[in-house]
Amino acid sequence: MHTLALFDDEAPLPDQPLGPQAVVLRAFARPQVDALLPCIDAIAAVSPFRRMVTPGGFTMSVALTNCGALGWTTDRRGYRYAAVDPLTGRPWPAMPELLSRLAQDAAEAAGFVGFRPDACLVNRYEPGARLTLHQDKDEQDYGAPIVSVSLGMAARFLFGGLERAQPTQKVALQHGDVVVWGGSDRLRYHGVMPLQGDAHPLLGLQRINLTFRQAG
Ligand code: MD3
Ligand code: FE
Repeated sequence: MHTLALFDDEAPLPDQPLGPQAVVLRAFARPQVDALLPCIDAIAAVSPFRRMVTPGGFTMSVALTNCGALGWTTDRRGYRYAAVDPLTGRPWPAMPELLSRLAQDAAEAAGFVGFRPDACLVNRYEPGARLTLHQDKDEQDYGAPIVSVSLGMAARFLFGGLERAQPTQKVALQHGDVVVWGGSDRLRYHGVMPLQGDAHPLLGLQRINLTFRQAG
């Protein structure tokens, strides 16, 4: 368990295991949140949020951008990581030290030492936006964990098995929660239910998710 308490008079929040090597670190990113939001604005000022088209020809409901050496993209030709933002024709903005540090610290708190993310996908959900059940299979090496930071409105996250048809657990992810997945849980199916609910005090009617990966 990590020992962050939201207030001095509150007990620390227990970590919540989702699988043998997947864990929710409740509120782990809270101390950094005020510093994270300007980082996200700076990233979006260079590489704006945009909705991309899948190989199947659908426009995603989630808008995205990236920072780091590699960024995740999709178009009619497929899903891939690329060093250049297809919208600007320029490299993705560098990954701010604060983000990289946070991802490394979270991985370590979950038992994964030596995590060095080279890609940070920034997903933006507005009400109704969702991510259908999928596996993350576009990375070179499935040995590295994935770290995900949730900000803004709460999401209902779906965590399934290694096959699409297996049952899913629903987990509520709140502002500041961090999830780390690796090892035997790395290729689990997962998704996000359509965003709904009230506006968040800091972020309004949106949820932002940062997903850190060793992609290259
Ligand atoms: C479970 N994004 O962009 S990462 C994605 O809330 C994506 O936007 C989520 O899934 C979001 O691909 C947060 C969640 C995640 C990532 C990797 C996993 C869950 C995982 C690997 C195995 C199991
Ligand atoms: Fe995913």
